[in-house]
Amino acid sequence: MKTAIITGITGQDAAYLAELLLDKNYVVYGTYRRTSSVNFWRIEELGIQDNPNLHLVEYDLTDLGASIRLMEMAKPDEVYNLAAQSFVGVSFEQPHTTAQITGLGPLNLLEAIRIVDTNIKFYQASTSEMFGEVQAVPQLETTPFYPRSPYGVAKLYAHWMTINYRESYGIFGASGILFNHESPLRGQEFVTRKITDSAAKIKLGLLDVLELGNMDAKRDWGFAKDYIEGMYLMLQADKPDTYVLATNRTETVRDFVTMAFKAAGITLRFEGSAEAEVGIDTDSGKVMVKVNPKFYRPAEVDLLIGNPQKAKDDLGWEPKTTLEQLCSMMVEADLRRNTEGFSF
Ligand code: NDP
Ligand code: GDR
Repeated sequence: MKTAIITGITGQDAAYLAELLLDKNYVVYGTYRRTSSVNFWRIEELGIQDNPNLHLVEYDLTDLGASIRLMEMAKPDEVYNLAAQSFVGVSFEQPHTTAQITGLGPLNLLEAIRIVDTNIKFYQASTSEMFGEVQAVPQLETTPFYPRSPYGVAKLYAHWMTINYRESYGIFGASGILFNHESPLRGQEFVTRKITDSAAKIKLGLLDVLELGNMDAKRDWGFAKDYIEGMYLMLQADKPDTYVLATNRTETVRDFVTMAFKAAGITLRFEGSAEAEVGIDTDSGKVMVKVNPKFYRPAEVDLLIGNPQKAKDDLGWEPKTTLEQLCSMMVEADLRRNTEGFSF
């Protein structure tokens, strides 16, 4: 029986990864941080919260001593570091906090592994946000980095520290450069879930208008559950390495809005441009989507599209879910939740 630590168990990816590892008969230590109202809705929705092999541990990534004690207590074979201040927009308002958690936090885990047991395998949740300003299309492991947010900069530090600990101390440190991945468990502050939840609410008469920022941004969106498999495979490989996980398809935010409203039974047409752009219901003529510049970012990542060929060749990893399937799955879940009065 293997043992794994997953940091950030209250988040999207950790919930799916815990489900996968429990299915594989792992003992899982899932960490959450102390807040006045901890919320386990994701692991509850997956029905794994009472699994006897899942242990929930209070832990904060910014605490080195706690990181060392966590390793000593759990004696893991594998550590998946999924915890982060992960919202790009917030990172502009809280750059210091983001640096402490998202940048230096992973260093605490690497140091703890270096001190406690260098045989522990480590997965770092790196990101396509490290590519930032477009240097090449599509982006792959050798594409130069040019982060465009405090979040991207912090993640780049953690990415290089993972490689540095791999090269300096022989630690099995894998870095997964994952492009955007979404699911019905996605947080509502991220654009896809904001859109699917709002489309559901508008369809049910619970909301009038969805307000968005930059609808021209292009993203390579995949299904989180597919990407979790890739994380697992990276730690089962013969040697630690860096891998891009992506779908190799990119769409604008506007395209995703159109797709989500269609899945909710509403056909939209867009009029106007920039701050004056609106999405209109072709049946009723009502404005259902409009731009609000308050959601613009000080610096934007315009185009992300990844090439996952290396992960396919080395790990046999491939995304299985199309964007249309993903979008429908999210809209269906949000229609159901809003009908039942679910609010997360
Ligand atoms: P979420 O935002 O859903 O989850 C982040 C988790 O980190 C939450 O459980 C959060 O806890 C926890 N956390 C935040 N701060 C701390 C801290 N100081 N100490 C301990 N835990 C903390 O992220 P996702 O599941 O979407 O992403 C998982 C990881 O992958 C993140 O590192 C993200 O940056 C990265 N990533 C995500 C991508 C995506 O498209 N989803 C793409 C590429 C990388 P709390 O609930 O208390 O806030
Ligand atoms: P991203 O995801 O920044 O790519 O980071 P997000 O969904 O927040 O934004 C995607 C794009 O949509 C544009 N946008 C809006 N975004 C939000 N959140 N809200 C809006 O109202 C809105 N309107 C337009 C954004 O400007 C952006 O261009 C996600 C996170 O999961 C990171 O942790 C992860 O590393 C990357 O994906 C890969």
